[in-house]
Amino acid sequence: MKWFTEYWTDNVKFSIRIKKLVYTKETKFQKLEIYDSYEFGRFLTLDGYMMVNEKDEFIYHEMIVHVPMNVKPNVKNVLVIGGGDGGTVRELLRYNDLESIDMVEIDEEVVRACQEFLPLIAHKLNDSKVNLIFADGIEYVATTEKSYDLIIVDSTDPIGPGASLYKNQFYKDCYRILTEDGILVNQHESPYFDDTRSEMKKINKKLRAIFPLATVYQAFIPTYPSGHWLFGFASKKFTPDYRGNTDLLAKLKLRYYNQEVHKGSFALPNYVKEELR
Ligand code: AG3
Repeated sequence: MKWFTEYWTDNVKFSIRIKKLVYTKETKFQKLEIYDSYEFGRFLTLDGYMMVNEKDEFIYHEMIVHVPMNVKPNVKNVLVIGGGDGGTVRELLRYNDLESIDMVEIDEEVVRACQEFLPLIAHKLNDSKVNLIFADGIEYVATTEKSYDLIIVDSTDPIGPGASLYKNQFYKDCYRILTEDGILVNQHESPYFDDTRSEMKKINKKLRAIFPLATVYQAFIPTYPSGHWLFGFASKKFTPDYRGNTDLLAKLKLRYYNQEVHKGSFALPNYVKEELR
């Protein structure tokens, strides 16, 4: 029997029984692996950390996209930083009024591997509204002259190639290139274990120093450490209330996100509130 194991903490491991290793590549930036498993279908890991799998990716991608899209009406231009597997782009493209998505991914190999081996997730990456830019997100936000209604930071954890996507300067540049009522959302770690909790605190502190409003919202993602996962919501103007088009939302037939989930996801457990105070 073969197992993939992710080290969640020094004392906790998470294992998935696998059918086989489908693809592996040491890229310029990280170790990429794609496995096939009994429970979660195919999944992608980077440097040994679960990024996406066919079974629960809908939760993460629906929550990172539909929450901000239903807070701010009329989002036209979106910047995605990271997101090489294409799940975020797939969810964004459900909104026909959206005009363009610039996706800045540092590692082209992630995109190519996902297009080949995880088409259910990556199949919209060649849509005509999507502009793929293979570059360092830090440099991109520091130098671009474009502005965006929404920035989604769909990155790895705050260690490895993703580390600088959690720095002050990056957030300042994001603030600068957002429109006057723009929103930034990012993957924000878990509040549960000590390591990710301290990261979570740091991220929120930095965002609060730059944006008038910065909070977190949560989702249940079984394959990320502890299963209790947070997203950051940082906004220049909009509070995180639902302002969506309910008819449109019904037509999208999503599997996780709905108006009640939107509201509930910002209701934080006391220990999380306490940590963020
Ligand atoms: N981004 C990775 C979230 C963090 C996972 N962490 C972990 N397994 N330790 C997911 C990218 C999906 N588009």
